[in-house]
Amino acid sequence: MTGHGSRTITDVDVVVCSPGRSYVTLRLGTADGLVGWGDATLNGRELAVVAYLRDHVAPLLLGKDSSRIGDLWQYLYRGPYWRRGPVTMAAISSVDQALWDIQGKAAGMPVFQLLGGRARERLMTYPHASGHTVEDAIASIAAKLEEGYAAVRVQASVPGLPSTYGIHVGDSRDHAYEPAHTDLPDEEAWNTPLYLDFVPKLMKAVRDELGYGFNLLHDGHHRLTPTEAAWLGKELEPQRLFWLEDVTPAEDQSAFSLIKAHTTTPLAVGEVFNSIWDCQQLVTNRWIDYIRCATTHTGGITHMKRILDLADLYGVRSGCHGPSDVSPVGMAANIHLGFAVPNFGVQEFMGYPDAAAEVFTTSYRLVSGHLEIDDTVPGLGVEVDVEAAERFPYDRKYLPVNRRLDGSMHDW
Ligand code: GCO
Ligand code: MG
Repeated sequence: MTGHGSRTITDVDVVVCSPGRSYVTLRLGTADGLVGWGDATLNGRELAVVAYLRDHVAPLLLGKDSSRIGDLWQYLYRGPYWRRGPVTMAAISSVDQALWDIQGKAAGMPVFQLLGGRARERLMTYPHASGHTVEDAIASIAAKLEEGYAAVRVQASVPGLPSTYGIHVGDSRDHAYEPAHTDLPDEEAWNTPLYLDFVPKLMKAVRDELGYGFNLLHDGHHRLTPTEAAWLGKELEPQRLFWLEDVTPAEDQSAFSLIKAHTTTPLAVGEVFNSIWDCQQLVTNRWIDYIRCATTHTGGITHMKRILDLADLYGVRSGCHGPSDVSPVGMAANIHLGFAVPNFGVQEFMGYPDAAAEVFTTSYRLVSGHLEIDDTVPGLGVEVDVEAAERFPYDRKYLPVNRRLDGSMHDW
């Protein structure tokens, strides 16, 4: 539908910057001067989405009515013949977020008001705690609890492996820590028996030392078979985890039927999903407890709302992916949904490099391990300083790859 009114989209820009981490941000402008921002960051493959947006989406948006959010979503999803996939869906996500941002600004309301209004006062978040030893990991959790967090994810170096993904170096508040992001991919080594031997000991030590008065999470990064995952889930039952994340790659959704049949440890998955179809069997068969999709990678607020509504029918709660490679714009989109939906579970909040605050300012803030939001700021509440972004030119980085000890590739 072509728009002729004040809400017509008149300009489309893509801002690419790397203030410590890389971000792709879509900017839509309307005839009446409103500006909407959307996050299109796809960690390690950023420029593929930039090309998709600049070459194939921008020409379609110019002249359209920005208030027709649902119809534009359908136009971009059904229109091009090729559906889904992370590049397409990150691009659609950014358009959708920017349109909700504009809709909120036009209405003079924060987006969560348009989604049904505030359902809670603050959002429980979880940060990452880690250590090279069990003692360091426990100290790292204790420091997070001291800051007020009610939930903490813990990872620790697996003894016998030269390195383990997700372990901070130096101060864990220094978000440059992920040594994992390098000019060419680091090669990490993986060994399942060592991991399976270690994780139950780690979790038991954590509970023995710190007790059961907080929510404890762990991320498996898709590295186990369904049978191994079922064993680990059973083994961890006495430690009463809040969730065990990404135990096995989830292209094969039915693999979770086996895991769920064997353990009462709650299961979370979905950070690499990009549509409701990736979640359908997992949710409707009650094979998972938390759905981890991020608004940035799963079609924006419009599509995430549908996923979370479906999930709610089956008692599945949200746990949106929130690493520092989802930009503050995408994080805001997760947060507005989190304030409005009935089935909010937890919001991951890994934090951002200091330099990112020079580019993005937000209306949400972290207070004692929980997220609060300013009711008075319309739209998504994130402003992007384009001149500041220019000070941080794009810097290509890769995540590590993962090989078994015999040299063959393993899952991420
Ligand atoms: C998480 C994730 C991250 C990812 C990262 C990759 O649970 O936050 O697993 O640690 O590794 O987002 O892009
Ligand atoms: Mg994860």
